[in-house]
Parts: sequence; C-alpha cells; structure tokens
Amino acid sequence: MIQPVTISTQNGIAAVTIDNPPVNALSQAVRQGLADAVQRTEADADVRAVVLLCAGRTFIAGADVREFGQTPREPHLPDVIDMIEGATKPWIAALHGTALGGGLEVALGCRFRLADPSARLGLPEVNLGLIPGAGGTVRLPRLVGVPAALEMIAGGKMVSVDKALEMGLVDRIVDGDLTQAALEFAKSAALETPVEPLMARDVAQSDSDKWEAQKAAIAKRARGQNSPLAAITALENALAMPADQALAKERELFFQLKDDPQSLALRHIFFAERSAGKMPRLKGVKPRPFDEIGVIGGGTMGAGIVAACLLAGLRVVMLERDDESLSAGQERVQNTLAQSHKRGLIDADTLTRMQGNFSGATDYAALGNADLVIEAVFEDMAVKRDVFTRLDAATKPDAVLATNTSYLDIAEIAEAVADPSRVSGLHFFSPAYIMKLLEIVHPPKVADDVLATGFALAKRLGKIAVPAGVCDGFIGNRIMSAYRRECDYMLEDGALPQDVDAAMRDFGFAMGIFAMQDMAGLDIAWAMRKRQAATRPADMRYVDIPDQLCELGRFGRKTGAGWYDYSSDPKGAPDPLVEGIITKASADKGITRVPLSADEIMGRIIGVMQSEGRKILDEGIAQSPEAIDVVMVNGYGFPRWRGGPMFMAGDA
Ligand code: 3H9
Repeated sequence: MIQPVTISTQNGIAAVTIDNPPVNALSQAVRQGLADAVQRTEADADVRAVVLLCAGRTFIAGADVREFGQTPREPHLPDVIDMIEGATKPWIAALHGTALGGGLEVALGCRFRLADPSARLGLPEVNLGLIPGAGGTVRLPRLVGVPAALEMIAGGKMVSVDKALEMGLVDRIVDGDLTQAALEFAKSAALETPVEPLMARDVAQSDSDKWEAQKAAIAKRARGQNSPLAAITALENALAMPADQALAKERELFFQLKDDPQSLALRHIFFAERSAGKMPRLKGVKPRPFDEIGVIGGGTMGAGIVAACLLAGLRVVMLERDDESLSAGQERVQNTLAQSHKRGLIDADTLTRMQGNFSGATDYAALGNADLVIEAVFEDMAVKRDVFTRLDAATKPDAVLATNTSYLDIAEIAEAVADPSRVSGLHFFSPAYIMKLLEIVHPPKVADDVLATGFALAKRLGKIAVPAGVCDGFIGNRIMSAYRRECDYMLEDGALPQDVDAAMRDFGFAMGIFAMQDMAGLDIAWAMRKRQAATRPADMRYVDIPDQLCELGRFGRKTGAGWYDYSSDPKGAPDPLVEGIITKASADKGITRVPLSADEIMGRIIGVMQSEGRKILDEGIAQSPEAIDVVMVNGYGFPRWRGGPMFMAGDA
C-alpha cells in the first residue's frame, strides 16, 4: 500500500509530506501517518524541527468527509493534533492552495504557519452543517481573538493570506519556493525563542456589546440552519471554560451535528454539486478553445453574462441592434465592473485590463473571430431564429453557439443554423455574474465537444454546471412553473400571497414565490401564458388571478405594485385590492375558501417539486435526482441545509 505520509530528514530538519490526492483529506491513513511521524521525529535525536508539507495542488482541505458515514477509526484527529502541538520539536506548517477545516486545525496545532501568496485559509465546516471538531473553536480564538474567530467559523468563508497575516493567523507569507523557505525557516533563529502552544494561551475577552451584536447578526443570517448557532455556543464555551473542557464540549457538539439531518443534507449537496456536472458521454472529450466570447443582447441578462466573462478574464464582444441599446448595455457592464472594483474584488489594474477586453458592436461581422457566442435576446422563437441565421453567416464554422433561452425549444432554434451540432443551451440565472448555477442544455444534435465547451466555460466562470435535456423550462423553470401553479391553486383554495410567502420564508427560502415574482416582473410569465393558451388542455385547472393583476398594469416592483403594494412600503405591503381579486376568483369558481397552515402550504409545494422532479427524471431531462437538488438549491433559493426536494423525498 502507498504511504500517504512520508518523512525525509536533512541537516536536522524533518520534512513530513502528505500526499493523498486529490485534496490531501485527513483519511485514517493520513492521520495514522501523522501520528507515526510525531513519534518518529520525537524519537530521532538528529531532528530539531519538523516542516509539514503537502504534495499536489493544496494543503490539507479538511477531514475526509466520505468517512463521516462510518464509525470513526483511530487515531482521531484531535489526538493527532494534540501530539503535534505537544511535540518537543516545533512543527512548522507550509500552506499552499487551501488549508481548510481539519487541515487548518492541524496547522493551528503547529507552532508556526508559513504560506504561499495564493493560499487561502478557512474553517468551512459550517457549510457542511458542522463546526470544527479538532480544536478549531478553541485554538483559533486564542490566536486571532474571539470576534475574528467567530466570523470565520460561523461564516465558513475562506480568507486570503494577506488577511490571514493581518489577523496573525499566518506568521509569514513566502514568495518563491515554499518548501525551501519553510526548511530555511526551520533552521533560523525564529525557532530559538519558545512559542507557547495555542492550547496553553488565554482567550482575550471581547467587548460585550459588540459580541452580543455579532451573535445576533449571525443568528439572523442562519435562517433556520443550526450549525452557525452551534459555532456561537462553541465560542462561548471557549470564552467561559478552560481550554481542555471547551475542547471536550466542541467534540460533543461536533458529533451531535454530524448525525443531524441538516448535516446529512449539506453533505449530500456538497457531493451532488461535484457529481451533477459529470456527463458520462463527455469522458475524455476535449472542449473547443474559447478565447473570445460574443454576447448578443445588452439587457440585464446579456450584460450580466458579459460581466461574468470579463471578470473571468475573457475577451468579450457585445452585440446590440443599434447604438443606443449598445451604449445602454455597455453602461450596465461598466457599472458592474466598477462595483466589483469598489467592493475590492478587483484592483485598478485588473479593472483597466477587463475594460480593455470589452468591445461593442452593432454589426454581426464583429463576431467573425468569436469562438463562442451566447445569445441573450428577447424570449421569442422568431427573434431567436433570426439571430441564429445571422450568426450562421457571420461566425467561424466551428464557433460554438449557445442560446440563453429559459423555455424555448433549443432544437428548433438550432435548425436555423446549417450545422445544428454547434448549438447548445447555456441557461444563466440573473444576475449572471453572481448566480452560481448554469444549466447546460443538450438538444439532440449537439456535438460532444460543443457540450464539453459549455462545461469548460462554466468552470472558467466558477459556476456549477448541470446538464439538462430540452423541454419547456428544462429542469429549474419547469419545476418552478409547476409549483407556482400549485401556489396559484392555493390562492383560490384559501391562502393569500403573504401566507404562502411567510411559509416559504419559515421553511428557509430567502423569499416567497409571490415576492419573487414581483421582483422579477409579472409580465414575462404573462406573455408566456398567452403563448401557451392555445395549447393548454381544456380540462386543466387554470387560475387567472395573475392575468388580472397584469391587466391592471401591476407588473411588480417596477410598476410600484404587483402581488404587493410598494407605494408606501418599499418591502411591499399586502394589498386589499389583491385580496379582493383572490376571494372573488374563489367565489366565481364556487370554491369555499379554507385557510391553509404553513405546513400544508409547504407540503403542497414540496410535493409538486418532487412529483415534477420524478417526471423530469423519467423523461431523461435530468441525469440524476442529485442534479435536480443542485438546481433547486443554487438557482431557486431552496434552503441548502434541507438538501433539495429529491433528497427530502429520499430519492437522492
Ligand atoms: C472537517 O474538516 C471536520 C474537522 O473540523 C473535524 C474532524 C474531526 N473530503 O471541489 P473539488 C473531493 S470537515 C473528501 O471538485 P476544487 C471532491 O468530492 C471538512 N473528499 O475541487 C472531489 O472529488 P471527485 C472541511 C473531498 O479544486 C475532489 O475532492 N473541509 C473533500 O474545485 C476535488 O474537489 C471542507 O469542507 C473532503 N474534505 O476545490 C473543504 N474535499 O473528484 C471541502 C474535496 O470525486 N472541499 N473532496 O468529484 C472544498 O471546499 C473544495 O473541494 C476545495 C477544492 C476548495 C478543497
């Protein structure tokens, strides 16, 4: 068996190297290897100090999450870290890539931490429904203070090395060869002054008002998720108890959380996000190169896609139908870039470079060099086909063409091109430079390398890609249409928009379906319903309440009213006029209104998501139940800690 931990000693310094691809997770073999390394280096009189290194692309990315379903096997991580911390020879961690979770906890057990300039550090356990379980909640506050530790542990976000240095989390940033620098450091005078292990240090009490405010803000952000609250408890323990007691409590909490349904759900979605985008037919298929991107349309969606591509360092040409629309589109993009700069996400040089990568045109000839063109124009088949006919004439014959349609038949759009094999769907979510989800829609004639290019683009843009077959709405919008219909039924049956929205928020959605429609605008769905009217089965239950709102010009926030009234309350207030329309609609159909409880409302919504999800699977539109969960969680606000509708059904 290959040993994942090896030791090599030179000039009194032992280099302990972990090599456990892909992310050096702390499997049982790695833990055993580290425990043995402590024993061997302690026993070796020649060794003065130990440098901990990782092979491959990253430092330890955490405990091996795949082992969480099994009975824990010795040596346990907290014991291994105690051994490292208690060693008489100082350990120096050399961090590159990501030092996460148990990985950062190992580094905290070391006396010193050196890092590569691109390294990132974090305790992301909360994202898996956990808290750190190997001393992170006890050692980190002793190093960086309680507020910064709580922010990292309850927020689960990574910090850059610059920030880590500022916080005192790393001792030194190393330019150049990290291994060499760590070995040199191990020989340097820095080691002559003894440094107290973190467990032996005191915790500084923090300002009590600020501490209370920080805890309240975290509890509010948690929206039903229990791990951020457990993080607060663990840090309160770290403040109130001796280190060893706080450590024992941390371990207890960790195990409680590990078996909690929320953690099972979050671990499910973590792995689902990594498996959902893998299409067996694309194994070994090489994507086409894409250096220059064309985007047709400078509206909210088009401009968002342009910004996403520019922010990923790509060159982009935006095409609009006239100068006026083009400059409006360009302004949208420039505003987004400026905002990213203002928020510190890109520096001034990067901003200038991105602006230099961006050009606009009104003539299709400008797309002659584009490798990949994404169409984001008005949702109308004739308009889209016209765009693709022009693209066919203007682009290189092997350029990849994609439509951002949300509902239209991509196979029909593709027929406007002589070679339909170069057409696929790239369904972005708005705002496209923020939303992580990308549905990659595969019409029957699409070529494998065209599809593979879509996945490669998703990776470049940092998006989670999910393949979907062609149908009305693909995966996400099809499920949303189904449950929105159910919500409309509930209006006629006895609920009001505010009842449905409150039930959804309580369940963990950031926003209810009616408030969301007001935000997006009611007119687009209205146009679609009118389009579908001719083919709608006569015996299908149809609720015309949203049509009535649209007929009154109530298109949502942008018109000051929709399901809610925004004239006096910017958040939207329930409107007696809407209630009147709803109760009359029930009366007109002879329905006796019966109020629905939050449980009944959510039962109906989730039930419809699950039954539509199963249909989508039967039809081969989605590859797996996991794919559906990934779409609902990342595109439709389904609470991540519930794992998604298919996970809740026990199907995934
Ligand atoms: C923890 O540490 C608890 C402790 O406090 C206490 C213990 C007592 N385990 O994401 P990628 C797999 S909890 C097992 O595509 P990237 C992943 O499934 C843990 N497997 O790459 C994938 O497999 P496949 C705290 C893991 O470069 C492959 O590695 N740590 C783990 O885009 C590549 O992953 C975390 O929560 C793992 N821990 O991103 C960190 N991590 O090829 C979780 C990854 O079969 N990991 N895999 O699909 C990450 O955030 C990202 O994977 C990382 C790399 C940023 C590291």
